[in-house]
Amino acid sequence: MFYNLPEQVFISVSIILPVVNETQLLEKTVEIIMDDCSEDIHEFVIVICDKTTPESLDVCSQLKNKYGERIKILKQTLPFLGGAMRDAFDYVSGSHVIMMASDMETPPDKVKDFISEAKKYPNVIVTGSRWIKGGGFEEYSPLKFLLNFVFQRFFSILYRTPLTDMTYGYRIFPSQLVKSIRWEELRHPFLFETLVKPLRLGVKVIEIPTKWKARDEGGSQNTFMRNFEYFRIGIKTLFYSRRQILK
Ligand SMILES: Nc1nc2c(ncn2[C@@H]2O[C@H](COP(=O)(O)OP(=O)(O)O)[C@@H](O)[C@H]2O)c(=O)[nH]1
Ligand SMILES: [Mg+2]
Repeated sequence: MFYNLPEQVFISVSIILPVVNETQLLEKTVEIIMDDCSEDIHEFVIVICDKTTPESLDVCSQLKNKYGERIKILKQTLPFLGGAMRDAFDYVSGSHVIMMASDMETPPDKVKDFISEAKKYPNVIVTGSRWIKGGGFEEYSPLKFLLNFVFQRFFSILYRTPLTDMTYGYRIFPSQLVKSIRWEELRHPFLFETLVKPLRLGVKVIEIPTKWKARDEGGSQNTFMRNFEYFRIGIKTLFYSRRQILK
């Protein structure tokens, strides 16, 4: 199956930051990215919801005061993490878009590396991998570590791909690609959906090593049992035609 994504050019990037309870972590994320690569940033799309705490909302306003127009605050209409990302995908206007978290578990000092790869290869997806040399997990639960490994192997065989990390929600896409796909998931499995659907379309994916380190403030919105829901979209997408994947 092959999808003809028109030839892309890197112009600037939109950065999606979903926020529930992050304060200093969110602030640090934006500061590090602005210090490293301000000239390539088209906008930050900070996605908030009803659960977003008043403290986090204060930080959003402070960031807007400090950086101005490039900070956009988007109130999500679809629920959960996947819903936040999907609303942001519709909204962004940079040539490329980075999906990440605002809790520093997607280390913001890597943004510059994603951008430099996207400049070299504007038609592909560049994704973070915790499983290749230079990547890794710090303070990750040992049970999740084992299940994660088995899950990655299982789907790399099913999708006949050498990719080592298909569930880490840290990647850069050509914006036109994410806007042309029909998305389904609303919760965390959305992160996996954003890799398997492009793969099924024949889009090329490159990995760069990235270290995951547990946040030291706030807590996760995901529960352990929900990790098993990732199988559904992985299996379903395997049987989709190009027409079923695209809008
Ligand atoms: N706007 C919004 N952000 C969310 C939602 N769920 C999670 N996030 C944010 O998405 C990022 C990743 O979520 P997290 O709960 O840390 O998941 P985990 O790291 O996979 O356990 C964090 O920055 C969260 O604040 C949601 O429903 N809406
Ligand atoms: Mg997290």
